[in-house]
Amino acid sequence: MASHGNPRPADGRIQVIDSHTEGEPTRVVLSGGPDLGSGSLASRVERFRIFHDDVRRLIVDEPRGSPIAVGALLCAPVAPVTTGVVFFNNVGYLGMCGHGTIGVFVTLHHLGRIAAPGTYRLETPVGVVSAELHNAHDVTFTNVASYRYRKDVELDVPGYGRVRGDVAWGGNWFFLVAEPTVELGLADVPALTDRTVAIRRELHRAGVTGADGAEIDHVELSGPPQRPDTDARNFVLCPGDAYDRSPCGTGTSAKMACLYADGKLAEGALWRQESVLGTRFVGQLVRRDGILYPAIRGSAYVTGETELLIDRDDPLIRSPRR
Ligand code: PYC
Repeated sequence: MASHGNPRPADGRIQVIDSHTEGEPTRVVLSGGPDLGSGSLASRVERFRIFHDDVRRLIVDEPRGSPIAVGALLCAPVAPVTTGVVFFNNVGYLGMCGHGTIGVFVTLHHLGRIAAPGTYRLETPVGVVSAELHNAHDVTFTNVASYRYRKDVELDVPGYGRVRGDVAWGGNWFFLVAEPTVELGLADVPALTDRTVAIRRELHRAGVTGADGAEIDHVELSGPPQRPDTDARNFVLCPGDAYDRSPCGTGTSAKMACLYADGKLAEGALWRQESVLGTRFVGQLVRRDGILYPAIRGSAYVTGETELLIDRDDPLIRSPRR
C-alpha cells in the first residue's frame, strides 16, 4: 500500500478512548488522526487507505494496539447525523462495525458529548445507522439493511472437505456456515481459526464473492448455544485472522437475514446470539418505511483514555507490514 509523507501526526500525539463491547475492543480516535477532507465517507476511506495507511497501523497495530483492536476515526458527517466514522483494523478498513458502533456511542457518552437515554445516528461508509443509547453502557443500533445474496454455496476446502454456506451482507460480507461438525468452544479457537482461514482462502480461490465482486472477508460458523438464554453460538473470523470476541454485530445482522430468508426468524422475534467467548447480543428485525433492518442490543465499557505518542526517533515508527 502506498504511503504518503510522514506517518507522524504534527505533534506526535494521537488521543484515543478504548472500550470493549462484549469483549471486543474499540479504539475511538478523538484527535491527531488523519484529516480525510470532505466528500462521501466511502471516498474518505479511499483517502485513508491511499495516503494515511501508516497512521491506521500506528493506531491499531503492535506495539500500541493489538490484532483484535478495531479503530474508529470520528469525522464530520455528510448527512445531518451525530458523527461520521471510519472503522479500521489490523489489515484495512470495515464498511460497518456493530460492536464498534456500540463502543462509539458509549464513548461519546463517557465524554459527555451525548446524553442517555437518547437516539443518535452515525454515518458509515456503507450508510447511516441509528442508535438508541439506553444508559451509560447499553445501546441498540439499527444497522444498514442486510440480506442473503447466495444460498447453499458448496466449497471443497482442502484439508476439511465439503463445506456449505450462505453469502450475506450485514454491513460487511460474510460466508455463513450453518452446521459445522466442530465444537465452538474457547479451547477450539486455534482449530476454528485454521478452519475458517482455509474456508476464506477457498472462497477467494473459487472466485466466490459478494455483490459486484466484493471480497468476502468474514467467515461465520454457527452452532448450538451453550448459554440457556441464547439461540445460537458463533465463531467469526475477521479479515486480519483474529476472531471476534463479541457475537459480531454485522455477522449477527447477516445471520438474521439468512434466518429470515429461510422462514426461521419472524419480523420482530428476538434472536439471541452468543459469541465464542460466551457474551451476547440480542437482535430482531424491525420494519421502517417498508424495509426490514437488523436492530441489535449490546453493552460496552470504557477501558482507557490514552494518548499515543509517536516519537520521531523510534526506529519502528513504520511497524513491519503484514
Ligand atoms: O461487530 O460488526 C462487528 C464486527 C466486525 C468486525 C469485528 N466486529
